[in-house]
Amino acid sequence: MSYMERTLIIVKPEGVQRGLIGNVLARFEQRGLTIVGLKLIQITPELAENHYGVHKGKPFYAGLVKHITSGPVVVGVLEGPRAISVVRTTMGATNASEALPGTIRGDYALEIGFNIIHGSDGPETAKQEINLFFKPEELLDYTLPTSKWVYEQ
Ligand code: IDP
Ligand code: MG
Repeated sequence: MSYMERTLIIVKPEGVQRGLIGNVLARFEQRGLTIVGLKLIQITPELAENHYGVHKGKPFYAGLVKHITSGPVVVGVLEGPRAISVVRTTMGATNASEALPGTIRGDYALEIGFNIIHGSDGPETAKQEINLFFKPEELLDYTLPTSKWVYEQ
């Protein structure tokens, strides 16, 4: 684990349809993470299979691919100290019915298949997923003026 990390998030189709893009992004901005990449896209079946390839063969796989390709999503890259694990804990448990209040899933969702947000689960997947969704030139290097009051290093 390095101190400064980048990780991929996806506001899933149900998050976009429910008008929660701003709420979800606000959680991460308020936490102090920096948005270094952001776009609204519709995921193709090919991209979905690439992204969720690790789940191929599981009973929920076909439904997962169908759902993630069903409408627009917002994909973003967040940067900050320990961003990968910070994003995961800010998201809450995969099964939203078990997610703690205060987490994104615990505040906005009730079901595992409609759990609003994806976040990379480790350094290797973060790297792969960022490369899958973003070209290098779509990621911007900049420093928020507030970061000196949020980041210790
Ligand atoms: P994660 O999104 O918390 O990393 P994963 O295990 O990577 O969870 O699963 C990817 C997504 O697949 C979940 O966010 C959820 O929407 C869906 N999913 C996972 N397990 C199940 C299941 O058992 N039934 C239905 N959908 C599932
Ligand atoms: Mg996962």
